[in-house]
Amino acid sequence: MKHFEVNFDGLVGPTHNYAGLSFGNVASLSNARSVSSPRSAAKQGLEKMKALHDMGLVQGVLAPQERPDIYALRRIGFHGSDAEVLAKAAKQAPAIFQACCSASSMWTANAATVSPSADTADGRVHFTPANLTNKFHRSLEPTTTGRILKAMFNNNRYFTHHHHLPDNEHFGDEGAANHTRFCKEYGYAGVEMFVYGRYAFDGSKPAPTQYPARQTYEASEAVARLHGLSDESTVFIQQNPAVIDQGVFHNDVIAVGNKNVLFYHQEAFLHTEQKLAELQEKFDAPMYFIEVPTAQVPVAEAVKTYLFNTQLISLPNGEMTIIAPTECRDSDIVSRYLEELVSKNTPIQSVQYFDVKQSMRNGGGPACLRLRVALNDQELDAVNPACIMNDALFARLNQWVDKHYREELSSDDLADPQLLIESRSALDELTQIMKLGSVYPFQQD
Ligand code: SUG
Repeated sequence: MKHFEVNFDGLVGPTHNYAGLSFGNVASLSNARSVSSPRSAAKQGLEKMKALHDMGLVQGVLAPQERPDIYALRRIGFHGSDAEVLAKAAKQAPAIFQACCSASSMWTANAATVSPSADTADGRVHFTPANLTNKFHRSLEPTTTGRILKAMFNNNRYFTHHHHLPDNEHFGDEGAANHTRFCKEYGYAGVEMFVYGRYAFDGSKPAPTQYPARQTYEASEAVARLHGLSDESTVFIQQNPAVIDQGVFHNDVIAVGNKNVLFYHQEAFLHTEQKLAELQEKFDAPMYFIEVPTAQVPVAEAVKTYLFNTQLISLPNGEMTIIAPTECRDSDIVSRYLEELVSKNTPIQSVQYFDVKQSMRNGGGPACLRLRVALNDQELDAVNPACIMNDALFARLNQWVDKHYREELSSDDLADPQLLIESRSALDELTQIMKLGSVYPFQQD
């Protein structure tokens, strides 16, 4: 049996914009109200997907969500025709309105937590959509995410879909951005590492003081329970509250892992030594820990360049490469570090840079844009094939973007009723291209 790690990248939606919605995410706040380019954003994402496909990896695509979210606006009391709802909300409650227009579902590392069949008690692949309760604009995502995942992994012999956790900050869950799986080979049972920012039911424990800790211990534990993971194959590690206060709003901004490698910043975790010893003990082969010292790369530089929001991928020839944003190449400190890293005798042997600037300006690097799903060949055969990247799908999606996406979008454009119409017709066509069925609310009216 063959095994793969498939990256399902989020296709950027037609309303991609910069609204400064994410307190605690430095890039989101500092680029608020700049003019975005939905078309370039979508194309940058597609280029990265195609490049990984061309490297011989299996690459998937995850569809965006319907925005503006007219249903959320109606739920909070705006009424009339769709155009009236948009006009009233934009005028009377501009901040809420902008939140309902965000294309944030593009960051599919926050779509769900996924446990491969080799790790779970029932031998199925388990999916739990993230509730994303900490940010209103993101809390609008999980129901549709669940529907899209069911349309992609639509076979209950292989796939189990859970409801997202209770919609409350006590169970704040940000999905795979705070979850890393280690394994010898993708098909072998692994160790799943859950990183949380605070305890929700114990106020005496350490927590950040400036910026929110989005993921709770209780949420991480609940996901592990739902997925049927054993104590012997899970490790729960608290993020260092001091780095959350420096803009590390998800663990994938300060650490990344693949197979037996953990690449992380010296300041990433609390009780690092003890926790990594636990990880090593539970993993029944030598782990490879690559710690980046503060003296070499300060936390602020890691946050600015997204050195850790990189994808560590294993190429078909076994070589491990790091997929980094061009911001890493443009920083003297980080590019020097990476050059040195790949010249040393570590499992990471090369670095490749990608321009995902449109996403980076909202705090989303290469790793935020992808959801990893480890699958064996039978499970891969059961995945909706129209969601798997190939030359034809790449060409088709580029044409689709050219047809439907605007070159530029400013916050004033969001209330344009035409944008809603364009966005819905784009998604209607996309559900046909990706054979998803009627996953969007406007298709169910
Ligand atoms: O949740 N930014 C996203 C970025 C998510 C990055 N994901 C990972 N690290 N895995 C967030 O903060 C900004 C939207 C705006 O400001 O317009 C935003 O939602």
